[in-house]
Amino acid sequence: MSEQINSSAGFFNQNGFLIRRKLVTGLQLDTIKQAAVKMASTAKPPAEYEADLHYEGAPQSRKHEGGRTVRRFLDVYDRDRAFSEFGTSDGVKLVLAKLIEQDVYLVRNHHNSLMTKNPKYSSQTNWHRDIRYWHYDHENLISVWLALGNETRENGALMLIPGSHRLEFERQNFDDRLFFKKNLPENKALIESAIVAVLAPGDVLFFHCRTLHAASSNTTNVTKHSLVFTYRPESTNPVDNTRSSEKSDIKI
Ligand SMILES: O=C(O)CCC(=O)C(=O)O
Repeated sequence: MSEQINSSAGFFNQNGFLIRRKLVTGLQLDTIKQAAVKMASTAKPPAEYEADLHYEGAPQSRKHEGGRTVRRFLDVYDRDRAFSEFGTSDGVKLVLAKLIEQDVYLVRNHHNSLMTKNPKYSSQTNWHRDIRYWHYDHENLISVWLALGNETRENGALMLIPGSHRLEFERQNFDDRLFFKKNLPENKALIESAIVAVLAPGDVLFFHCRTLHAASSNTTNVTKHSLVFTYRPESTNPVDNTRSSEKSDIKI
């Protein structure tokens, strides 16, 4: 795997992701980091626990050792201004304007989270497309992943398969939980082409909701924090009476 960096819409359309280095800096980055540390230390719900998902390496249940390890804090847009200000910031808007050439909405029903990858009890996230559990009339949403610390292969940085958002697969390429099967020969070849999104604090990864991605657990001794929001074009709408339509979206 090799790291690829490019910031053009052409690169995004071709590869299904792009990285903007140091999009967030200085006081804004410090304020977001402080808000993240505060949220992690008070550990208030709503949150998703590692134990709830039963991914590889996760504590067996909330009652087992490490069972109270938070995988992500949810609904963060409404929980701290530092987070909502990033989600609607000019830096994010300018990049999204190039990728989505119409009005853009921040989606509150998906991601909208502070990811916390704990060194001891974090799990491995297998290959998947985020759109698998979302309900929209078009599959063209984009997620924005802000690194608050260094993200490396060792602490579970995202890995992505370039160009996979453009590919069509059969149902049999995925398992029951809609993870891309690791051991199927045709899948393996694609997985070998994956890159690691190595990020420094303030770097932002933009990725398409159909891009196959995965992450390993954190093998360092420092928790990794990332702030993640998802956006949709105005002409892409959630299907009524689904999780994707529960909360109203925010025009940015
Ligand atoms: O950080 C991880 O383990 C992966 C997160 C991810 O892929 C997701 O939330 O969709």
